[in-house]
Amino acid sequence: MALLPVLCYPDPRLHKVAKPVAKVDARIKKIVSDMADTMYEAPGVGLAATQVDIHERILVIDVSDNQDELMVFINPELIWASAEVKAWREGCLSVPEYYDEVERPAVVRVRAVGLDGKEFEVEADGLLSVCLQHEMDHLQGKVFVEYLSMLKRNRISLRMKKRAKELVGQR
Ligand code: K1U
Ligand code: ZN
Repeated sequence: MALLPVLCYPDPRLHKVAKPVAKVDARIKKIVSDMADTMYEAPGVGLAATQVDIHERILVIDVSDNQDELMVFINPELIWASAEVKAWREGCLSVPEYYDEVERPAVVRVRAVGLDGKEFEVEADGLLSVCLQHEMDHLQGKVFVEYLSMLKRNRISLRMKKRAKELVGQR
């Protein structure tokens, strides 16, 4: 088991745009395995490679009740989004202990490549839809707090910087 350090907002590396994966080889499989370990340990229901400072289009998600249904999305693409929108209280491992409501399309259809190197499509609603959109934003360098007001974002940045200093002080 290998745990990867998760970047915390407002780290500028969270704003890098991830590059497509050319081939699902042993290196990519090791990244996926380490990302899954990191997500389950956190715990979280999703993780984008950007959050662990790997700027390639890779996501892991597990929204199952028992956290035993890992989904891997390589080179995910949004191919359809519903006109209907829904607000959801989101969290992020890169913005610890902060949750806020974001409105997004209620249903999405995503095309991606799996660990077997084969293309697949999934239509998602509920938490899977929210999570897919949240994680695909990470790959574009966007963190969910960017949907919030500038006032909230500034407060969150200060809070995260204070938290990081306190954690260093505890070492
Ligand atoms: O940092 C991330 O991108 C992961 C994030 C995914 C997410 C959750 C909820 C709405 C949108 C996106 C998280 O996993 S935050 C932690 C969390 O929500 C959770 C943790 C354990 C059990 C259930 C939920
Ligand atoms: Zn996140």
